[in-house]
This record gives sequence, structure tokens and C-alpha cells, in this order.
Amino acid sequence: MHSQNTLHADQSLPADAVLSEVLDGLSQQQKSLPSKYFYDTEGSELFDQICELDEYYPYRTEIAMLPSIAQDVSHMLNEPCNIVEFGAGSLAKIRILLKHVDSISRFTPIDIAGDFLRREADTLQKEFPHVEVYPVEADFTRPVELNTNASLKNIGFFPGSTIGNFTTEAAQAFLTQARETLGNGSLLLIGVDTKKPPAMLHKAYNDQRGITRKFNLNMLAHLNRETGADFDLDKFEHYAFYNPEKGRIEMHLISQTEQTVTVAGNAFEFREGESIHTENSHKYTQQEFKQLASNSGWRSTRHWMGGQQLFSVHLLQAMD
Ligand code: AVI
Repeated sequence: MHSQNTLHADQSLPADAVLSEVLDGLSQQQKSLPSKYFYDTEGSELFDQICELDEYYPYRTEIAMLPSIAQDVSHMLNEPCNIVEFGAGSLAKIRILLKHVDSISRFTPIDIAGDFLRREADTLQKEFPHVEVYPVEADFTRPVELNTNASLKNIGFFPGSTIGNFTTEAAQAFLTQARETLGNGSLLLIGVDTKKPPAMLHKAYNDQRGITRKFNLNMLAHLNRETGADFDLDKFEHYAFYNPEKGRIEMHLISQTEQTVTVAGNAFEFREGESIHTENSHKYTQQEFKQLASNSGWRSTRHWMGGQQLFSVHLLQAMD
């Protein structure tokens, strides 16, 4: 399997769009780089390795929860469904739903990485010949035109707690737009990481084998290639911590020395100890997530907790 993640490298983005996002992020007082740039081929492989780590509980906890959730959802459905996955994510996860939910007659994965998407779709189509696999190449953070079939009920699927990588405003915008895309009467099954003791979160994002460190630093190698920047990977260090006020893990890359980085002829000065903010990973209580959903046109009709409250999956219903 390639990547278990749902936010893939948008290598298909025009080079000038990448460059302008990088220049913009590095020009801010708190320097930042968009977390989507983690996911080149190397980064996607590193993310797969993160998912296998003992310390990284979200992936294995959600996977373990899905068979019984799929059975519960299956009992709640009495009409043919189209399952719409935001991001061509883990085949392992969608496979669990396709195996347990008989009423799924169509599967619509949406992803910006077209070649990857079609390959994954092909594999799945062979395995589930009775399901119509209908890939849509698009940026799922923007409104997407589904090839609608009015006789099918749309069920969105957004596992992995990728929603946590969005700011609260972006999460609300995504949920609102997903409500538009999926339409009246739709459902959305979504994985949400929960609040828990900071020490456990700290371990999950600072694993002993240093895979998360490599994953974080790899963004610089990716951007060197993509934009011709001259980040020296030896002069930055991985730093991840829980910010209790914001309820999120923050990942940063800390400059180990005073240095200048050049991107397309633009020089960026770094002080020793200055950071580039590369990722947020928000953790939600059940109440907080319900509130976020209801601000975005969804009602949480049911939720499941796994691994002793380590991870949650919510089933949202579109509000009329
Ligand atoms: C993809 N996403 C849900 C992961 C997370 O936990 O926020 C990305 C990740 N970053 C570091 N480790 C994993």
C-alpha cells in the first residue's frame, strides 16, 4: 500500500503556487509552511511508518474500531449508498467499510493526486466488482461536483483525524462545504482525535525511533526540490509539543543556528532558536466536536470511542 494518509502531496500544483505559499509562510513573523508539503513520496512513506509506531495510537485505534462501526452503520441504512471519501486515503480503511456495509453500491474517492487516485481506484474495483468505483480528481477542500445519482444516499468518509490538521476556521469551512457537496439527507463518518494527557500526546509526536523527526525535516528536502530553496536539513531540528490553550499538538522546525535561507532569490534570516511552524494537530472533546459540527450544518447523531477514549469516530447527519 502506498500511503495511509488523506492529504497527499499536491505535486500537481503549479510550481508558482507552491513558491508563493512558501514565500508567504516564511515572510510571516511566526514563520510557517503548509503541512500538505509533508507528503511527497518519501513523506507519504514516512507517514506510513508513523502509523506503525507503538507510540502513534490514532491509526491503529481507528482501524480496530472500524469493523464494528461499519456493522452499526450498516444496520442504520436501508437504501443504496454512495460512499464519498475525502482524500484517497487508506485502502485498509475503506476496505473495512466495503466489506461490512452491503448497501454501498458506489465508492467515490476524491483526491488531488490524480495518478495515485486512479491506481488505488483500479485496485479496489478489481477487489469489489459489485461496487461502482468512481474516482474524482479534485481538491476536496473546495466545493466538488459529484456525479450525482439521486437514488443513492451520500455518505462522506473522512477518517484518520485529518480534520485535526485544519485550523478551527478551516475545519468549519471544510465541514460546511462537505455538507454542500454531499447534499440533503447525507451522512458523514469522521475520525476525530480526542484530548488526553499531554505526556501521551508528546510521545506520539516524538517517537523514539525518530520517524516523526524525519517526517518533519523531509518537508524541507521536498521544498528544496520543488522551489530550488537551499534549506540545510542539518541546521534544523524537530520540535513537537502540546499547546493546552489551543488544544493542539504543534510541530515546528527549529533553526539550530543563525542562518540565511534563500528561496527563489529571496533571502530569509533565521535567528538561532527561531522556528518554522509546520503542523497543527487539534484534539477535540466530544462536546467540542459536536459544537464544531453543529456550527457547520451537521448534527452528531452517534459517536464511538476506541482504545479507552483514545480516539473517536462521529457519525454526522446533515441538518435540513
Ligand atoms: C495526518 N494527520 C492526522 C497526522 C496527525 O497526527 O496529525 C499527521 C502527523 N503528524 C505527525 N505525526 C502524524
